[in-house]
Amino acid sequence: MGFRRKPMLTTTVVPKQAPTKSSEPFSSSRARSTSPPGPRTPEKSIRPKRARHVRGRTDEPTYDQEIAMAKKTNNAKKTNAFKNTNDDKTTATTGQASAKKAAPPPSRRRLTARTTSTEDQPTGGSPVGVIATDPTAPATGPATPSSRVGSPRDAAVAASWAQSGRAITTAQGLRVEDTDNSLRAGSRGPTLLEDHHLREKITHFDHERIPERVVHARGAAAHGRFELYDSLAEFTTASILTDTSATTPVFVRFSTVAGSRGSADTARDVRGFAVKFYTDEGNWDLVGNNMPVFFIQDGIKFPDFVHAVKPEPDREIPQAQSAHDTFWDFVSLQPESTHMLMWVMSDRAIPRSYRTMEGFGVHTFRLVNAEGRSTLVKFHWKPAAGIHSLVWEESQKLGGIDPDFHRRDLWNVVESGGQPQWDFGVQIMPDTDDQTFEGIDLLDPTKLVPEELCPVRLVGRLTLDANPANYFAETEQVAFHVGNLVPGIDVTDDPLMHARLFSYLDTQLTRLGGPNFAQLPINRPAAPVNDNLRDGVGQHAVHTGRTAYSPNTIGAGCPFAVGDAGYVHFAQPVEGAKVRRRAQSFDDHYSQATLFWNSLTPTERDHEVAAFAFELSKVADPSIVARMVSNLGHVDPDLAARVAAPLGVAAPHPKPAEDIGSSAALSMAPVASGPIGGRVVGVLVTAGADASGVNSLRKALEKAGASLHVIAPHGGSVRGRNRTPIAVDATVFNTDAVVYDGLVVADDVGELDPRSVMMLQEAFRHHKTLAAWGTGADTLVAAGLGGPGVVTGARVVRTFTDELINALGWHRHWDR
Ligand code: HDE
Repeated sequence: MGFRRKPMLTTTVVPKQAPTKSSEPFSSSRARSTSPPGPRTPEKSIRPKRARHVRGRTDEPTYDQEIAMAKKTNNAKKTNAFKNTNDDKTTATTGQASAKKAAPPPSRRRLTARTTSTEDQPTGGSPVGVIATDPTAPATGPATPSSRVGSPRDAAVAASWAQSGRAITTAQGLRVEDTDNSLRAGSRGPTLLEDHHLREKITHFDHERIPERVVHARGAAAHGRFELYDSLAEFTTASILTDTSATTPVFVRFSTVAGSRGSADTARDVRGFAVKFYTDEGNWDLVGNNMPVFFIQDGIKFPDFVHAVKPEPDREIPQAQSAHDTFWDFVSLQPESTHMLMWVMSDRAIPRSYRTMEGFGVHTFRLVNAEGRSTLVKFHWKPAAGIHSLVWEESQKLGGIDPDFHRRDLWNVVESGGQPQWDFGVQIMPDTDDQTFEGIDLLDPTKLVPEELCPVRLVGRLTLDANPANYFAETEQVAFHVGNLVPGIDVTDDPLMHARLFSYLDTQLTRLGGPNFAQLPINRPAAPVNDNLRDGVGQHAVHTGRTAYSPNTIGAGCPFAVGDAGYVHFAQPVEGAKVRRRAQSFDDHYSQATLFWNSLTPTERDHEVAAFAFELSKVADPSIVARMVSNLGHVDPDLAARVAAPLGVAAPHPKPAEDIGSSAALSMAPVASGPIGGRVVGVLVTAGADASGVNSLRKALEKAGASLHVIAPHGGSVRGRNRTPIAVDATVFNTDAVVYDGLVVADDVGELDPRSVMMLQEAFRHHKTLAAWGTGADTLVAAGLGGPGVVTGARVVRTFTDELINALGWHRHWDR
């Protein structure tokens, strides 16, 4: 069998010919493609015979025409390339400012476009040569309005080298002639392997996704700042907690736990509340949740817990939901989960916004002062916007209507300059031999310390002031780690925390592809780095010098360890037999669950009961339901009986936990009307509605930090009273009551269509504020909507808007 040479399509269609210096000063590739055509044989062999009969393609150019077109195109490109070269010279020598001046005048732009004949137009792409007008001009687009200047993060998150100039290039910086057409042997022939641009583009695309987080995959984040207003120097040396003059940049990521990256924001779940402080002593990560306790006491059970709550492995159902057999099977067998279940079945698990959530460090941490004295501490975040939630029906509907509800809310508020804020607080407790406080084991992460026993001292303020410039680079690639600590802040022996101290570093290796993830812009510390860590996948630093070890003399001893001036672990004495056992003090699984139940208002209790009943109604195995209801009997017999009734199971009669009173801070019910910043109010209008009233309403709401969306029967604008146009934000057929915090009916709307009336009724059913002025009030009356939280007035005047803002500040009106 003889060797058969395959036709070399790339070289035989247009044979290679070396350029001559005089005729081709630009590039060899261009020279090649302008060479005379070669033999036609291979072209014949690759062109399917029936091609000419394909519908719509009878105008297919002949081979000779193609070659002629290619020649023309390349001649045009040569002209443009020459222009580019000249422009480049100008901009390269005169810099950014003069780059703009160097842009060709309009006449030259036209010339450039004209040079490209219509035959030269690549199919479906931009005309060849258009970018030639000024490919080196700086800036790829306007700066994000919220981008900040001057903080240590700015350099890290700037697009910098990856987006300079205006011409599209390959990753190697090579300018690309055409990114819409792959290189083909003839315009209808096969694509050529030689197309390095196509291969680079597709290969990069193929690898765009990285493994999502095992938990907390769905998240949203923002940049911000932390300012301390009350020094804790008595307890710690950490500059972040002692220097009241400093402003420390932060990056905060909120997340759900169970769902995958594309899941809905409003699922019933715990929310992550992770804060990276870029301090002058290194990064400190406070990786907390919006609930102060956790499901398990020992980190070794975390994989079991997560496997139980995630979609069931045989059917990959359900997504982002705990309402299924495996979750309730596991937690009903783990009485230590009961306290956390009370939180997860409460309205805390369906927040209105990330901005209206509390945050907790969960574990007990340790502060160490200049004398080396240790105190125990729990960290808190208290939202300036108040603690508010959705109602369950809203949360379910939003999963379909706006799965990005929380992400959108955070983005919009930050983008509009809303600056969400939290106060940072500490509960400081003595570090005693048994590390308990008022009988509560501080190492048990299923326990909280009631604020009545140890008040939260507010010492600092977190402000979010800028959206990420790029979701993937920042929100996705940020890598938190409980072990990222600074001098003066240390860990305790909480067995949940210890597993975390291993897990976070480990998980980033897979997620971010290697050991150099700390070099990613969003993870880089603001403090100087000088380590002996070298090489590895994705090494961005170009280390110099001969020494990457310590001690050394060749590198003048640098970098050297600084002893006490560095991070010194607290010298906690350790002793004991090696056992797989928990302390007896971890055994009480119910008393704080009872405390939580005791602390809820009647409405909150109704929601708690409804949530347990809903979730357990989705469990197919009756023995799991019975076991869980029986566990609830240990929390409170009334709770258990109320959950049992709608499920149709018998109420248990176990001995309930000891009554340990209540704690006001565990309830979310507001005691006064609060701020309404970030709230979204909808106003229903039709043609002829009071346009000036809409304007006054908008002004009043915006002054209070809220926004007004005009909802009308159609898009564009409607003609209001006196033919004044009112711009429409949403139509009755593309929006829903669940996306608004309150609804208002404008004067002179006439008869509203049934959809609008249904929106009003739904908002009313969800206990939201309703309002109307003028004849709009008749619409509310006709729909039977009145009572607390329904505000009416003759016109949009101060008394009306004040009353409306006050009603919105209560968030819900449970008393109607
Ligand atoms: Fe996490 N957790 N966790 N966790 N956790 C992760 O780290 C883990 C726990 C928390 O926005 C993972 O980078 C173990 C408690 C937040 O990027 C992973 C245990 C609390 C975030 C991990 C816990 C948290 C994570 C997944 C039991 C509240 C999101 C991807 C010992 C105090 C951070 C990643 C972000 C993320 C492990 C329990 C909070 C796998 C082993 C308790 C807010 O490392």
